[in-house]
Amino acid sequence: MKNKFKLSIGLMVAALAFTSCNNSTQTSNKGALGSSAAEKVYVAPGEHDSHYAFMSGGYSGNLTVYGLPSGRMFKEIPVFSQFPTNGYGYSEETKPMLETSYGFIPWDDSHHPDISQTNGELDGRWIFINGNNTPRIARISLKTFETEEIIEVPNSAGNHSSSFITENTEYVVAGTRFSVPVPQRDMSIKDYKGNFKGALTFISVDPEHGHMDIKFQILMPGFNYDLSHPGRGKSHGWFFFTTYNTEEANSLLEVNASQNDKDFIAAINWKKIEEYVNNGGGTMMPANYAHNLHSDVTHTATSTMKKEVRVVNPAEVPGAVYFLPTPKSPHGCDVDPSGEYIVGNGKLSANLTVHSFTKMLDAIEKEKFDGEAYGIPILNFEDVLAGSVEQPGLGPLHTEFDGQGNAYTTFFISSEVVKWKLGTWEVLDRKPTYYSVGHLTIPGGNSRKPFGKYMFAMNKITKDRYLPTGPEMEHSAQLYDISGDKMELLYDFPTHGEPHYAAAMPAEIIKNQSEKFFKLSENEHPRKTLSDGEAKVVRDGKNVHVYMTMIRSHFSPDNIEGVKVGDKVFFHITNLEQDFDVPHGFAMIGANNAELLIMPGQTRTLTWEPQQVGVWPFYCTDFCSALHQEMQGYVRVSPADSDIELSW
Ligand code: K7E
Ligand code: RUQ
Ligand code: CUA
Repeated sequence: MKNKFKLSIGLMVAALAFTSCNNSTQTSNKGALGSSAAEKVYVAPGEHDSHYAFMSGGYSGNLTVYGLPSGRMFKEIPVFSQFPTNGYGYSEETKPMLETSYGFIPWDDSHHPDISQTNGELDGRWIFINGNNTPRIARISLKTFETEEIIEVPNSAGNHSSSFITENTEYVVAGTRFSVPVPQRDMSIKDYKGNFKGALTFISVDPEHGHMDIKFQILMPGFNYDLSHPGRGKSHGWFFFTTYNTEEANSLLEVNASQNDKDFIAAINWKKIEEYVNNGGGTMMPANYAHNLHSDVTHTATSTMKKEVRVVNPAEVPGAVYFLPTPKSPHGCDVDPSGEYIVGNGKLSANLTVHSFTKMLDAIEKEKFDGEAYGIPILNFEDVLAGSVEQPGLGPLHTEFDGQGNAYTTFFISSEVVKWKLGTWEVLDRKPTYYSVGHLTIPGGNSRKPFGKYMFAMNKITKDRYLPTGPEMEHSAQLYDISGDKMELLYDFPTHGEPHYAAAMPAEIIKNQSEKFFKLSENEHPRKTLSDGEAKVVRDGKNVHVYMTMIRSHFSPDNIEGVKVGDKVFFHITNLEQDFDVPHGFAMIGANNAELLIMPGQTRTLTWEPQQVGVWPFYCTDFCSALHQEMQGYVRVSPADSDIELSW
């Protein structure tokens, strides 16, 4: 076994290194599909798609919403970015969402969306997504499709093995890619080994409102924790993480030359640790991290800085943490719908290794260990091996399941999706992807109840698939019909940013809960204005508060005088409409970089610090009625020493 792994490594390292310019192994199929493919993706005008797909935006920091099978993009939901399209991250109400212990950070790298679950099935209440760079987890409402909450993850760096949900959404789990000194301190990088720690973070989710709270962090040895998935069904209560750099080298150049032939899957019995913590176990340690919450009543976000976090050392809870050896440099860590099979995707391995949960429990019970690392028992590779798919492709990354006993694995280097059978490990089908696929998604494909029917691959390289758009191309997704024995490529469609993972589900689950507008009668915004008659302008020192309303097709007030250079003007604007899809926009020359797009019943605030005397116009940015172009007004700005009184 060992030799087999070693043999393959040299070859594959070479393949890995050359992959981005070596797509010549893949000849592009163009226009080769029959009319049946066209019929399968055609959604007639006015008809709805059958599925939603939520794609991570990667370095856009956002989440995009698509329809399947059409591949039409419906919406981009801003999460970790400032988003001028609707003023998210610019308006006073949403700015606190982007606060962190590092300050206001309006960008991140989002990788893995995951939909909330009940009994292991997608329930469509919320979708969670990680921010990799400044470690954060966001919760987005699937009623309003807005980001409602962001929690920062302390003691973490490169929040990559995140954000995956346990079977009843008890926890959203985050794992650190980089191990770091915990707590952070000035020390030599050479002293990495044995001194850095990898935090795995269990964030509890309140079942009623979804509010997140860090319940505990497990301080693991200083490996890299790459990806993770919860156990489900029989393995509910466990969580699995792939690790790499188990050598704890401070430069991965050495590791790529490969010392160990195996890394580990860390198996965490979180129920055991939860019980320990519920009984007062663990240690509170100082840590600064932001918790940002958007109220759907006041439509206003607040940011709170937390000061401590509960940490647990695995040695404190014997029997809670084990290591399963898995082929070198695994990436994905995927658990099948039954909870029995844990697929580790050793990127440099010739075979795809599948571990058995039952065998793992058995070996643990018999205490059959093959040494330990930092007091954590290491199981024997053969003892926990369920089977392996022989030579399925090159560079395996991620696996999803169709609920019919089949698994689908992406291969980055050989640029294909391979369908194989759980239990017999035989390869059933393979289809090329254009080009170099990362993740793939089957609706519900990482839950206990996959919906099958469709699979889409998210490809890292686009090249000639679309009309050229200069050196920078959008990434590309490809939709396959997986209802038959063989996968059938149906369609290509571009994606935004770099979608790593995506979550998808039948539209029925959520389409009827989608909010149509906000009720004015429920608006508790402290600066709301509920009728034109209540509109006013109030001076408070150098701050001028404009309480404004908007309704087809005018602003109240629309002409304001008495503002002075050096003032800071707050436009608190309430959209009085009470109907579906009647937003109004607000744009003011030179105001805080963005406009506002205000939904019916909502109040939003934009600030403006006029620099020059003059008469400055504002207008509605959203074509809202035949008189949209008449929806406008002026602010007169006088010199700082002027004695003109406010009037409107
Ligand atoms: Cu494979 Cu961040 Cu999920 Cu991208 S990771 S592909
Ligand atoms: S106007 S409908 Cu600026 Cu031609 Cu938009
Ligand atoms: Cu309101 Cu255009």
